[in-house]
Amino acid sequence: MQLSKSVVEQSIATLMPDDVPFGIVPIAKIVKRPVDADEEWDFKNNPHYHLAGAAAAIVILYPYQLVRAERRDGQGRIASIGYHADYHRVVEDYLRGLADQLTARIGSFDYKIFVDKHGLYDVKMAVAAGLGHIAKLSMLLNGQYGTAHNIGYILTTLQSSEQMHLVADSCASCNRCERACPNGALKNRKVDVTRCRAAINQKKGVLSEADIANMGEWFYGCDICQYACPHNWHERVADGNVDLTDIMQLTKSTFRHHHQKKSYGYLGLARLKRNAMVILYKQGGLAALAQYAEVIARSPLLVEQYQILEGITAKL
Ligand code: B12
Ligand code: SF4
Ligand code: SF4
Repeated sequence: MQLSKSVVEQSIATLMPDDVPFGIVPIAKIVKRPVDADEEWDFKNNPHYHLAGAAAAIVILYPYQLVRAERRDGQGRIASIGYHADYHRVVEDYLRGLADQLTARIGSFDYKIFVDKHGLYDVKMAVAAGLGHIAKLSMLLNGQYGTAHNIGYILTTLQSSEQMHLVADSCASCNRCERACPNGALKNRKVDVTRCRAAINQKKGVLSEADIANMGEWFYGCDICQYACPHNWHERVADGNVDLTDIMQLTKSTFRHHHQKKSYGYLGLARLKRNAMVILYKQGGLAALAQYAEVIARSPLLVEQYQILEGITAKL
């Protein structure tokens, strides 16, 4: 069965929102499997590994609004993707609706939905779909939406004769994002994950002394390089801060009700408290943690993290 642009356009027109940019990738054009490719290569690069008979992908960009997250005492900053409803669920639901609409028009077909999954590189799929180019801040930059969008796709067995149209680079001599990154984590369009705040505040286990120094006051993710990009200079209205006392006092049930369904919910209660505790410490030293002694004592992760904070304090 053939997949055409017009049938995807008609299907998207029936959904909300109805102006989501999309592109079609003919899989045969993007997979050049090296003779010595191993399973890991296939997992990360080969759509056939994820769906037998994969022939095309419909890639979408799902825009979101960048929110304002500021440095404030007693608060942590949350990246825009953590402020909005969890994009994994939102984009996946959207793509499921799109697949249903396509099925209604062309009959049933095999498919698999991808949103920020381990495996194939979303940015690479979006580049191949002609939706933008990989920018100096290491994300996909789209002419209309800048970098503030999530990427999702339907990998399908439908055939496509669409041509690939790659988008030319638009960063040119600009390097605002590289200069804005407080930790110098951006180089050659890649992120140094040992320095990136968004990587540090999602790490498992305890944060080291270097992590703590590098993490700033970002509770989840980091949007600084996105703020700096002129393609993203739209108005930012909402307040993307979180109260750290609220986080330290969270019970399992309030976590489940208010936080688990956010995109940072996967971090779990202990890691969220770890982040809150480290930011409170950065703002007010060990004294800022005195009132949370009981909370800390209940969690092995927090006890271990507290010992690291004591070690740092002893060296001051
Ligand atoms: C691991 C990961 C991270 C890590 C590492 C990021 C990185 N750039 O390597 C950390 C935790 C730091 C991170 C942070 C963020 N992430 Co992230 N992350 C991912 C994830 C799960 C895998 C990326 C990966 O494997 N990187 C490791 C290696 C392979 O990276 P790399 O060598 O630099 O390769 C990158 C590019 O060079 C390109 N690439 C690789 N090979 C090739 C080949 C060709 C031909 C081309 C054209 C491109 C290309 O794709 C790679 C992925 O970005 C993807 C989802 C996915 N499955 O792709 C989301 C994803 C890249 N993240 C996303 C987002 C939104 C973010 C944050 C903005 C969240 C936040 N506010 O904190 C920040 C942005 C930080 C930044 N400046 O990039 C979005 C980006 C959307 C967009 N507009 O591009 C993605 C696509 C998730 C999604 N589906 O929406 N992320
Ligand atoms: S997300 Fe923050 S720390 Fe990471 S590269 Fe961008 S500005 Fe630097
Ligand atoms: S800030 Fe400049 S260099 Fe960085 S991604 Fe945006 S346009 Fe490219």
